[in-house]
Amino acid sequence: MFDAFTKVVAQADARGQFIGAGELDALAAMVSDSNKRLDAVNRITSNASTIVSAAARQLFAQQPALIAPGGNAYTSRRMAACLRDMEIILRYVTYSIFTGDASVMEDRCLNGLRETYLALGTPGASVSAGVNLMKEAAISIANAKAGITQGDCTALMSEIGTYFDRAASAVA
Ligand code: PEB
Repeated sequence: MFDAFTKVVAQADARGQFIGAGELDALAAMVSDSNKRLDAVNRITSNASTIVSAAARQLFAQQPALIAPGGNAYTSRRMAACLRDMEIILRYVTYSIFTGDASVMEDRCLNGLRETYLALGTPGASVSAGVNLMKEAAISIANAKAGITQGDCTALMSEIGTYFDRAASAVA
């Protein structure tokens, strides 16, 4: 499990080199912008159930077969498992945003998840669509201009997007 700093160390060590100027600059920029990162994590974390339920509602509106008899989210047990899975994935995305690195999500959540869904008969493409809907909901909450110090969050929002994209493509 890496963060943005230990990832740079591991890569430099693999080459037997000191940490380069470009890497130092990138990490320095990350540190100087870290309030934005923590605010984004805080906003997504404190709105997690809103994000999950909004995404799930849209997913079931777009793919009603999931909640029809015989569907993969039919019965309250499967519905609960589905909402729980979306929450787990969102939680790992917030860890990735926090550390600036997707490895914790890769190792502890996405590794083997496609095979798990295959074995369960859960449609990975639908989970992937759900993750993409969470991405939209989470970014619109994290990037909202009201009630926060104004600044340019373009780079952070696109970084956040990459973590959702990674989760979505891992199960698609
Ligand atoms: C992954 N999901 C399910 C199971 C596991 C996971 C291991 C089987 C055990 C169980 O039912 O609890 N667990 C989950 C995860 C981690 C983990 C991400 C990461 C660390 O440990 N059904 C749908 C939607 C989708 C869905 C497409 C978006 O129709 C999910 C939600 N996951 C779903 C469902 C089940 C499940 C299990 C319905 C139950 C499947 C079944 O028992 O038939």
